[in-house]
Order: sequence, then structure tokens, then C-alpha cells
Amino acid sequence: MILIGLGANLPTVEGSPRQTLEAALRLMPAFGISPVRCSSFFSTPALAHTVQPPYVNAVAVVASAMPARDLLAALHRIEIQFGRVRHTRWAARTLDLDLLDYQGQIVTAQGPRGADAGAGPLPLALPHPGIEARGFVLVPLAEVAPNWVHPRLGVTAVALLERLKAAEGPSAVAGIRRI
Ligand code: A4P
Ligand code: MG
Repeated sequence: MILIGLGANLPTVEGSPRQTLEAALRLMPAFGISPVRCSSFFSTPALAHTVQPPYVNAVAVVASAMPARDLLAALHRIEIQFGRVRHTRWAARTLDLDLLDYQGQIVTAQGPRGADAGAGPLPLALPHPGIEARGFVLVPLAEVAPNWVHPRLGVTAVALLERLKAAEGPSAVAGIRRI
């Protein structure tokens, strides 16, 4: 299974963050990525170091013949189409496309990330780090692929969500609502 996390919290020429995510899904086939199914869209409070508008998040199951690194490069090209500018990590953004899982591969990231990464080969970490700690990923993931098993942790999406709620209490999913 290939899973992509979609997030946005700034408007684009497409309109609202939700409209941007819908447009990004429609554009994917032109980049060799076929959406198979997508979760509902969720409004989620920003997890950030600064005050930011809420995000719209979703998770899509996709199919692609590209290897993981090429797929990530294609996702970055789609982000750029929607005006994504990388400056600081965790900054507000028009579109964020994270490769959450690629066929269960486990890859440990090397080199600097994000705006610091420079022109070298794209850093790639699989599964995407922090899935298990983030309600804004786990809520849509548990909806679209409840039985998906985290390649490192060996735990299903639904069980990871239950585990997060048990560890953090209601705050783990506070303010996350289907839109
Ligand atoms: N990279 C390596 N592996 C991957 C992968 N599997 N998928 C590299 C995507 N990217 C991967 O930097 C990401 C860097 O990681 C790139 O160089 C890429 O090659 P970025 O996208 O420029 O920076 P970022 O997105 O700010 O950082 P990061 O660590 O990816 O953050 P996240 O995990 O994407 O979190 N709050 C809510 N409610 N909803 C959100 O969606 N998102 C974030 C960003 C923070 N708070 C949020 C949300
Ligand atoms: Mg990202």
C-alpha cells in the first residue's frame, strides 16, 4: 500500500485549503500517481510553534509505478504547483504532501531536511516520522485504511489511534472534526 498525507492551512489560487487538496488529488495522475481512495477531509488545530490557521488534513491511498524517491520528488513538484514555499520547518503552508508509507519500506533519513536540505539527493524517511504521535494523521488514516499496519511498530492504524488517545487523553484528537 502507498499512503499520502495531505495538509494545507493557507489559501491558494484554487481557493480554500480543502479546494487545494481536492485539486492536488485531481492533478496527481498527470504526475504518475493514481488516487485509489481518500479519507474525509478534517479540520485540525495546527500543531506548530507559532499561531497558525487550522489545517485541513486527509490521507489518500494511491497507486504508482514509481519508486519511493521518485514519488516523493513528484509530490514536491505538485506542492510547487500550488505555490508551496519552503522557508522554516512547520511553517504555515499552501500544500504539504507527505509520503506516509510506501509498500511497508523502512528507510532511515540521512542528511538535512526541509529548507536546509539544499540541492543534494532528496532526504527520505519511511514510514513518515511521527505518524503515531499525530491525531491529524491518525484520524483520517484510521478512516481510509483502518487495518494498515505501521511497518516499524507492527500496529494497525486504528490501534495506533486508540493508543494515542489512551496516552494523551481527549487532547490527542481535540478540535479534529470532519468537514
Ligand atoms: N522527507 C523525508 N521523508 C519524507 C516523507 N516520507 N514524506 C523530507 C515527505 N517528506 C519527506 O520538509 C520535509 C522534508 O522531509 C523534505 O526535505 C522531504 O524530502 P518540508 O515538507 O519542507 O517541511 P515540513 O513539512 O515543515 O516538515 P515535516 O517534518 O515534514 O513536518 P510534517 O511532519 O509534514 O508536519 N498541524 C496540523 N494540524 N496538520 C498538519 O498537517 N503539518 C505539520 C508539518 C505541522 N503541523 C501540522 C501539520
Ligand atoms: Mg512535510
